[in-house]
Amino acid sequence: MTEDQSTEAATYDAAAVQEKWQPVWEALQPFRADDDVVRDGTREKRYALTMFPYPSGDLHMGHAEVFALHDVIARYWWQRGYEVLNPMGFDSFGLNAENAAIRDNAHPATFTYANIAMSTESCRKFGVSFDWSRTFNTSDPEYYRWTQWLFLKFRERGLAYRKKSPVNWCPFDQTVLANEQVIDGHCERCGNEVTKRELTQWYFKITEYAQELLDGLDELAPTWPERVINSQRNWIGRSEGAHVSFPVEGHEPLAVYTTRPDTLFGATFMVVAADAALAGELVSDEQRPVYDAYLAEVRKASDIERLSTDRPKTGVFLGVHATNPVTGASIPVYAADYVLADYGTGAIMAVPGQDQRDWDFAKVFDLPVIRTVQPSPGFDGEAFTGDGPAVNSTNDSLSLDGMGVAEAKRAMIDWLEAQGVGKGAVNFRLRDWLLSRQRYWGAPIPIIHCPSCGEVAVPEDQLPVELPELRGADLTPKGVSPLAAATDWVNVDCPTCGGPATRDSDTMDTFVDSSWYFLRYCSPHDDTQAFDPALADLWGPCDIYIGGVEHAVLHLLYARFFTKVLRDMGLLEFGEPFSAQLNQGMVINQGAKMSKSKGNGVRLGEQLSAYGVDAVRLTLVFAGPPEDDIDWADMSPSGSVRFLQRAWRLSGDVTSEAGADPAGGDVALRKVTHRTLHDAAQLIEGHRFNVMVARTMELVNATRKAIDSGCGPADPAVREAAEAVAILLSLVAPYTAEEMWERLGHEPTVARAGWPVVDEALLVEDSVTAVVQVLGKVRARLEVPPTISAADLEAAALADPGVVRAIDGAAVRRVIVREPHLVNIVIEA
Ligand code: ANZ
Ligand code: ZN
Repeated sequence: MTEDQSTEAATYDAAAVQEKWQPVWEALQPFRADDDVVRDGTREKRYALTMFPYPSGDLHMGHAEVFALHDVIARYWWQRGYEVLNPMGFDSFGLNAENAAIRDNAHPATFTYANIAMSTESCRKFGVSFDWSRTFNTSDPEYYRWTQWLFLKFRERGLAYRKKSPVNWCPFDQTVLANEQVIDGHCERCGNEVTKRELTQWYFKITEYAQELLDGLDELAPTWPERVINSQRNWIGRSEGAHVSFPVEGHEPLAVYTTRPDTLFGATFMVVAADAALAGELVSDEQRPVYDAYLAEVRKASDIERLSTDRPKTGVFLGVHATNPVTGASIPVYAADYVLADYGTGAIMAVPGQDQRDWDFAKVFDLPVIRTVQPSPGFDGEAFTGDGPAVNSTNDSLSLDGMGVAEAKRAMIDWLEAQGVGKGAVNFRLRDWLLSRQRYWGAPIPIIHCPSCGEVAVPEDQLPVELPELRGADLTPKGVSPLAAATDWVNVDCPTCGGPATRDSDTMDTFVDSSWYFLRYCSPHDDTQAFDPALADLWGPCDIYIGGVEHAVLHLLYARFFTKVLRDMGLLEFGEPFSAQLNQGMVINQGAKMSKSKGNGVRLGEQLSAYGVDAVRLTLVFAGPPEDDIDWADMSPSGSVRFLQRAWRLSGDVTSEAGADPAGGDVALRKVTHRTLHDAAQLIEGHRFNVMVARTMELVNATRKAIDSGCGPADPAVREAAEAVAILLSLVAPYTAEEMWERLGHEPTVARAGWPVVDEALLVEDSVTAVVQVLGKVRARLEVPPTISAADLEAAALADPGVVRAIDGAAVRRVIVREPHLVNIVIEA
């Protein structure tokens, strides 16, 4: 084995090396982002952001993975000469911390800040190039003061408002949830089934930005993961159709939103959401008791259940009729739960011939079906949702018959508009963001309710509205915020009239905190404003954002919304916060997600003690493409340890002086070094970090071979190669790299050594000789690159003057190419 022939078969102690360099780095602060050098143009900026964690415990393998991957990019940018902003903080408010604290019988603040201290220490040990001078926690009053300020600014713009409506309610957490936090009818946090409650809550008017949030995705599509783009598109859910109004005797006309105005001739009944106020207004006196009983049932079901197509249809007749505006027919109006109160107008025209849910309802209630699209031949289903010629769609002034769906839609919209009974319309599935929570551990909503003045904003100079400590209070969820019971805190004088008033006792959803933290990092200690607009524009938008795909909709959509509002407030010049994004896979164990109950958890701390920080980091980066899951059971951290030792040994074997000119050195090794550096840069930019590591391993092997059986350890090309290894490893295994750098005779830190200049001349590959034959006779010899393609070699052969002469205008029948060595041309004899 080559390793045994090494002049120095020693190994190093990872723990000792970590101990040695941590204080040196603390003193050097190599990763402090300097505003000035960016402002004065000395360096170009890069903003590398990783999703800040919830401090619900110490760091785990998942954090280790995302930090290791993230750090490759951040450290690479530093080496390439950029000034890099790479901050870290904690998303420290919220249900996670609060529920954990309740379980542990601790105050959320005690629990949270202890975890923050522990996680910060782990991050430092893990050697991530974070700029700790910029850290903050969203539960710090210095931070949430500005979260509250932003809330008030949004409110001033009409983008934060309060309304009463049926909301998602988690019976376990005893709090409301945003639509985004309900996954398949269950609470995103605790997994319990979500129900509905009629409550007055605070909302952000994100719907006002629906179109813009959708349009922005086109710009992001090339640099964001496809699945994130798709989830956001679906969530925003834009559709095109029409609003149609149906006259109802004794009432206002009933308006519906439909994506299929072409099917209006087949609308044989109407359905109003049972829980919409409208249903209660329309219902006749005779039908009211039946309706009330039905409504009580509906309130228990979740949206998901209500919309599912395979659920038996239920509903009640409301005792009124509407008039179909194209047919003049009198059609019955029902209330049912498959129509949602807060979508479109909360009422639909039902077309059983073309819509399966309407079909199912029609069958249960024995209602007529009129097909308005001719089903394809052989169709034997029920509702036909495909394209086809319109049928049964003619009245005195309009005929759609024979038209395809798209054409018929346009014709119908034109007719509706001409008659004044409808209008083309766009609709979004996106709802306003419900932001108030009935829980303790969050930023209090800075509003005071006064019996005479109504809702009053807390004056800006009184921010933050600090959370009262409530030591010893029972914080278990009860449906009302624990703050409501804190009378000393709740009862205040109205800022407007001075009369007795009460504070709003709800707190804000944690997603409000995380919607702007990336801006705060640009001026984290500014106590005069949320962020300094000039500095936010200097560093923003983030050039890369790394984090879990579980945030594909919620956090990323909210942060985009905030950015757009802040831009419209004149506080930002950009409208998209994250220019590029990378979602890492999960670290699993033995084929399954790690969990306590399965007993397959892997403790980060134990792995770090057993193998050292660098080997764990290297293993995580080398495991595969960053988007893929990593099964820790299949990994070999001890293999990583061996590789790092091999790399480190190179640095002890080099015998040339530091600064030795590699120009006259061994060309073969120099070519490997320069090719590796050149390719590594491209691989990192393409997020193929694992391949970059593989190439570094090859460079280590080539260097070892040169030392043991090639040019020998004194050749300056060996030093050049070993230094390149140290710089490449500085992105992945910073301790080993620093140790190598020192043994190679340099001052710390290798992290800021700079990317070596790649010599283009050394990238030129050696050429090989290709023989060109015409009818079996050698007519030319070409010097070509070994990697030449068949097409290029054929073209070069046919262009050679000797070959042209030999062909002499004859027809070429066949060209056989065996790149890079041979071309055989067969011509008409
Ligand atoms: C008549 C029709 C005929 C419809 C047909 C569809 C097919 P998207 O694409 O999701 O926007 N709809 C409207 N409001 C609704 C509500 N509050 N609850 C449940 N369903 C509602 O869907 C729009 C379509 O969903 C609308 O077009 C309406 O049914 C239904 F062959 O109108 B359609
Ligand atoms: Zn007042």
